[in-house]
Amino acid sequence: MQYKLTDQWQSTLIISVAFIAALTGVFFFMEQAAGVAFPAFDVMDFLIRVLPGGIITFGIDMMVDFLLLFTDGDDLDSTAKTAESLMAVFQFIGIGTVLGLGYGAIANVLRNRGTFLSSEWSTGLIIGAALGIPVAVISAQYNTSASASPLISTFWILVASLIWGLFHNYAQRRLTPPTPAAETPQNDSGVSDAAFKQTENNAYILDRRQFLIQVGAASAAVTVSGASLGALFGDSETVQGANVIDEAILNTGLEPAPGTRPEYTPLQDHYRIDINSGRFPNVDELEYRLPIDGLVDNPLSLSLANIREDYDVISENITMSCISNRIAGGLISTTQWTGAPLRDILADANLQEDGKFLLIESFDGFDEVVEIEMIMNDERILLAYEWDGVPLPGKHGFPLRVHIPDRYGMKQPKWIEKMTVIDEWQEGYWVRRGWDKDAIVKMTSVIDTVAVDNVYTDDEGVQRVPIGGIAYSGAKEISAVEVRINDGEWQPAQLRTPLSDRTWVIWRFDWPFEAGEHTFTVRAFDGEGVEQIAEVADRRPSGATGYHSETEDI
Ligand SMILES: Nc1nc2c(c(=O)[nH]1)N[C@H]1C(S)=C(S)[C@@H](COP(=O)(O)O)O[C@H]1N2
Ligand SMILES: [Mo]
Repeated sequence: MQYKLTDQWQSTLIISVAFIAALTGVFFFMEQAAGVAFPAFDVMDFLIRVLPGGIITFGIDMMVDFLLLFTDGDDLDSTAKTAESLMAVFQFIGIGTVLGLGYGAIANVLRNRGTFLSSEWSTGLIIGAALGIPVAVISAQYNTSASASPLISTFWILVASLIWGLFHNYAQRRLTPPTPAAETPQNDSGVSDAAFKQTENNAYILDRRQFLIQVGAASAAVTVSGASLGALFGDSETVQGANVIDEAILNTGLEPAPGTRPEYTPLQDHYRIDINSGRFPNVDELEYRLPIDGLVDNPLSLSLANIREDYDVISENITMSCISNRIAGGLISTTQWTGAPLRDILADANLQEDGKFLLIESFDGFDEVVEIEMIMNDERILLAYEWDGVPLPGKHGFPLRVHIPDRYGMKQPKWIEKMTVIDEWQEGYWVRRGWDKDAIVKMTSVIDTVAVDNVYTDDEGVQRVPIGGIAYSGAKEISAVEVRINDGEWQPAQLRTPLSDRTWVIWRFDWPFEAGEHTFTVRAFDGEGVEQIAEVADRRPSGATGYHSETEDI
């Protein structure tokens, strides 16, 4: 057995992956437990900015498609989030692995020169700095979700990276083959010199194998416990709504086809999209004040009680959709929003002439800019403090969030920290990342169910299969839904009276059953009779368009 260069590379690869995975696990744990930055996400944010447009999004989309092979498509919201997180983590592990391999190469050169063992500590710190410094700088610039101060995050990332570098150094030292120069033991074993060397080398190779297994196991343990403990810390909130929707309303009118989604989403099932990785700002209800200043004559600082008690209380059933919802995706839900008309609150601040825009900033680093004129002209724009009859859940924006009718979720800031009246428009968080600045909802219609198990015979003796789903057009209402079977004519579906003019509409079409394979397609028309866009467009930048189809072999 002779020690080969390829073994060296294999060992270095194993160590590099193991160590960066462990570091990532520790970073994640500390983010969840201590609120410091998780740099994998910040690096991804950074790469999204510097790489040619779409590369990362493309990667995320591929990852979503891959993950969807293992889940049923219903889970798309969590799938998309998982995909994004996985992308970020893989990327980070990739970067760390490349650095580790580079370090292995340097160690090799130094070894051949016989200088590695004498410069060990410093080379370990150098690779630590090579990872830590750029990552800390990127994180300081891009992280908005950490609750710890940026200084603490920077310090933590640097220290952790240096320790990671020292681990690399330690491992490389263990992997350094015994060189004749470094060998001191006397060959007094009675065997020939060559045989003695061979035994030494074998012992080394066995030891190396053992060592790699230990490193692999220890790193896997750190990675897994970091990830799972972190997850435990992160998402402990249970959401329980009051289910304020009137049962009588849900039980009258057109009966949805069996298998249609609930018209009123149970609060715990409402989709969720955050810019950070699952922690949400923790706001003290009694200490909280909403400052409204900037170009106003009467700056305000409102408590939650002020907002609840001093203004009209408006409750409205509202469907919200994320702009990154796919056709028939899960990032869309309906619940009841309660709050005060935002224009009444702004009016109390006495806006100045040149106050044209409202900058809304959130505790998690999110921000959005809304035209004042639009707010003043639309009493429906809410500063909401309740969902489904209970204070906004932590995940969904406690203590306050805004709702603007007919816009995608990216225009509905959660966890509002302050509002500033400004004179010039500026880009909000998602707009800076390439999404539509207006984000007006694109009409969509979805087949939830082709209820082949619920075939029934109607009065005329025709066997029918109930087909049904939703149609949604922001605040533009739905006037008609049509279904097409294969290449046939579009046929009108029945519509349920919606929960409001801002919710989705449940539709139903009772199809005269015919055996065989069929493709069902759905389209909708809004309140003005405008037809749903047939042309297929991706979600980015302005929201997905195109028809939804289901093919069934019946
Ligand atoms: N402060 C803040 N507001 C936010 C976001 C966020 O990450 N932070 N995400 C936005 C996006 S993209 C969507 S789709 C909705 C989702 O709201 P939900 O998670 O309560 O369903 O919130 C919006 N408001
Ligand atoms: Mo969104």
